[in-house]
Amino acid sequence: MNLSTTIAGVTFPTCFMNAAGACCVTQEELEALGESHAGAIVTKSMTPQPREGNPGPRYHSFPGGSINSMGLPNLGYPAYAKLIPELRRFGKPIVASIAGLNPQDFLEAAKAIELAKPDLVEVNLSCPNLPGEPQIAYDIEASRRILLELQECLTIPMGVKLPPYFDPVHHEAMAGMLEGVNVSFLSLINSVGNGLVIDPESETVVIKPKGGFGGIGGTIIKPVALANVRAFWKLFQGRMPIIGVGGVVTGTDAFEHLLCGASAVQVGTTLVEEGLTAFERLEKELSEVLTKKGYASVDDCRGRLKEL
Ligand code: RRO
Repeated sequence: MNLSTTIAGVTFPTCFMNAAGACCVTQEELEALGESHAGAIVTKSMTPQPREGNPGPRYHSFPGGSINSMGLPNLGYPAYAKLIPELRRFGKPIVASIAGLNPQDFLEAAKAIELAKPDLVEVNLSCPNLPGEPQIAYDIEASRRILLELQECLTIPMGVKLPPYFDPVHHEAMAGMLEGVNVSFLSLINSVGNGLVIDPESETVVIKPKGGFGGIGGTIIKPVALANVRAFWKLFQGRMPIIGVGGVVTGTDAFEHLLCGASAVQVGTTLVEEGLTAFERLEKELSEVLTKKGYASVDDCRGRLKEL
């Protein structure tokens, strides 16, 4: 089965890759992704300075998903800029995720990472876990300003990682803004921000930062992820490549993202819980689903969701 896919002119050997944040902070983790069946190596979102992140416990899984408030732990962009050329030896696309606490951080990271020549840059406008910092992509004008500045200093295709939106008015507002900037793909969605998971037995929250509030991932966010993939696919009439993220546990989950219009999928909670062998399993399961359904490739089924 042909599971390869092309996004912004970059061909991925398979449509599965890690979600930024999942198993991709350290050199060892990035190399392990290189050696795995992942179709790409996506870095942790990087900032100018190395960051320890929030105090722990800061990740917790539960039946149906996970909650995290990692707080952007990363090695800092100089370390990733040095690592990226070394990761080339794995022969798969490299996606550099950039983030920041202010617009200047994004620009600085973009300029430095451009020189390391990743294949794509994913601009994370949706981290929900920085105490006191709003998710940028819930502010259309702030997002526009950052993307307009970034497009001036990047020659590598740039995509945007968005948070979930829950109303068509917000999908339309974001899509309308994106029409006016040079964005080559969308990654949809980041974790559902500021959820709360509690332990009724001990009567406590399960993670420490922000009083227990954190980003929700995994199976329980799949309907929200699919809705966002579908909404943006339709708003761009299938012309904007989308990487679907959220609730990919099985090959069928990936198939659902493809039907909604995704060209590839990222795996977060499942990767953290199951480890790197998840990629091989997902490949096998998606191949079986596509074969059973009579599709010849990822391209063949993309966006083909039927409406009633
Ligand atoms: O590091 C995090 O806490 C984090 C980030 Br940057 C993000 O974009 N999404 C998420 O769920 N956690």
